Amino acid sequence: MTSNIDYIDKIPNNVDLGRDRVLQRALEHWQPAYMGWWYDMGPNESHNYDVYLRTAISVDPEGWAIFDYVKMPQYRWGIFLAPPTAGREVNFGVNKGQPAWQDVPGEYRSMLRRLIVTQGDTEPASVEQQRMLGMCAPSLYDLRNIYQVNVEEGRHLWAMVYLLHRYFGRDGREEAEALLERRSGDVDNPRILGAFNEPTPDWLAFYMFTFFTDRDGKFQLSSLAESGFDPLARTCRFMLTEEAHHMFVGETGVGRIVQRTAELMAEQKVDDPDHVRALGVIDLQTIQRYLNFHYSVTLDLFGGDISSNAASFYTTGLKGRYEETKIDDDHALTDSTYKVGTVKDGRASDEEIPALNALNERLRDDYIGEVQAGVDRWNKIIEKNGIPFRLRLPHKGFHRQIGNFAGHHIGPDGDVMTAAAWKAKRDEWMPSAADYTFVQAMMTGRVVEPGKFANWIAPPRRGIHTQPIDFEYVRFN
Ligand code: BYC
Repeated sequence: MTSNIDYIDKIPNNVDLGRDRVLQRALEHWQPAYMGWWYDMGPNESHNYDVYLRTAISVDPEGWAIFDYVKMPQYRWGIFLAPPTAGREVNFGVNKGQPAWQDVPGEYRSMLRRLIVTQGDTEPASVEQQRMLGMCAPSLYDLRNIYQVNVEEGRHLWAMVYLLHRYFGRDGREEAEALLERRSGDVDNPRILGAFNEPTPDWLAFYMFTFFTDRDGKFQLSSLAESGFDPLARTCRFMLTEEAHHMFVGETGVGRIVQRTAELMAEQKVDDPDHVRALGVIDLQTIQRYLNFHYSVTLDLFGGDISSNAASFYTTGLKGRYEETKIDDDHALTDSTYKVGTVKDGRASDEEIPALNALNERLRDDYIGEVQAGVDRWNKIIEKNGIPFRLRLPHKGFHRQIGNFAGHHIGPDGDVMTAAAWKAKRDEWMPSAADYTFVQAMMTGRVVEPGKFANWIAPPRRGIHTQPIDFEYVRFN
């Protein structure tokens, strides 16, 4: 009895875990497997470091987290749901107006499980993708940030595993095990979605990933936070609190790389990419190619432009639109249409389709709006340094593997091309093997002196929480 209570203390939660013995046993069984996964696939060689981390301790928006040194394997991964909203209803689809479900509606069980598994699968995948990057961190500040992102992705996995265990019985437990068995990039047992099987080989890729791909996380979690299945909605609402920092890491990370490059270009009066590289920084053209890659693989994560799955998720009330309850319409979408991109007569164009089938595209468009604003902020940094170059988002159809544009060869300006013509331009548009070699050569070894930064990145404007930039964010022991 006592040891059980101790054990529960090890899983911080606000779901009354101690009162549900079956769930408690299921999570007790899963937890060592999770720790095994963390030791194998979590950040390389990091287990004994003391890291200045944020840990969630409450769901109160005021003071929900504490900051302190933690050894990552001792991070208090827990289960947090945002507080319930009294009288909450299903807010869209055919079940609109019913009380929000506190249990899984039988007829939607497999659809809901699939959504939760797909969401859950991305969390450990990203940790696997990033596991070697600590070895070449540009500063202690950045090293701490990647570790923060990693432990929180671990917690987000816990969040989905809680739902699987609590609401899906035996098959939920099997899915939870499988989440620890798939591996990013593994040919035999890969992660579910494309972008989560791509390598994240260097810090520019990491920052692009946290800017672009974590933001898909934001938009998907926001849609799931609208779910009529209340436990999923509440889980996602709290996950979004943590997600904001990941996108901050991405936006400021790319921004600091851009800033360092632009500053040196202005100071040394160079603009030829080879000359810029000779200064030991990443040329803006290479940054653009990374942007093209990460943007396009992330657009694919939103799924097909025309999706009957998305229509079913919506109609049933399981997955809403971004900020569903703030939208002023019938929340049924049976009579409206929406424009999706397509290729017609050899040209990229739009077609109107029933709005219900276009929900992936609509969410993708919401996402693109936010991404564009971030790119504009990076361009301000370049402009401030008097450099005429501007970063830009390629056409929506560029380098797509999923949806209407898949199978076509579309350039960054939206030109539909032959495969051969596209291939001839590929290395102008996407990072080449030589680009990766160049970037990685710059990132050998990590910078461990507090307050020092690698040459290719500008320091941040301020430190973490209330600490100075030269704080010892990681102690290696
Ligand atoms: N790669 O009907 P369709 C995050 C599959 S990121 C491979 O268009 P649907 C995070 C699809 O599964 C957010 N396969 O798809 C970020 C389907 O397969 P089946 C993750 C793909 O279902 C950074 C078939 O193609 N959360 O949190 O409408 C770090 C037909 O597709 C892909 C979610 O995604 C792809 N890119 O939409 C850490 C939310 N796209 O059934 C974390 C949950 C599609 O024919 N998931 N397919 O075998 C969903 O809402 C939907 O599953 C999707 C796909 C939006 C992903």
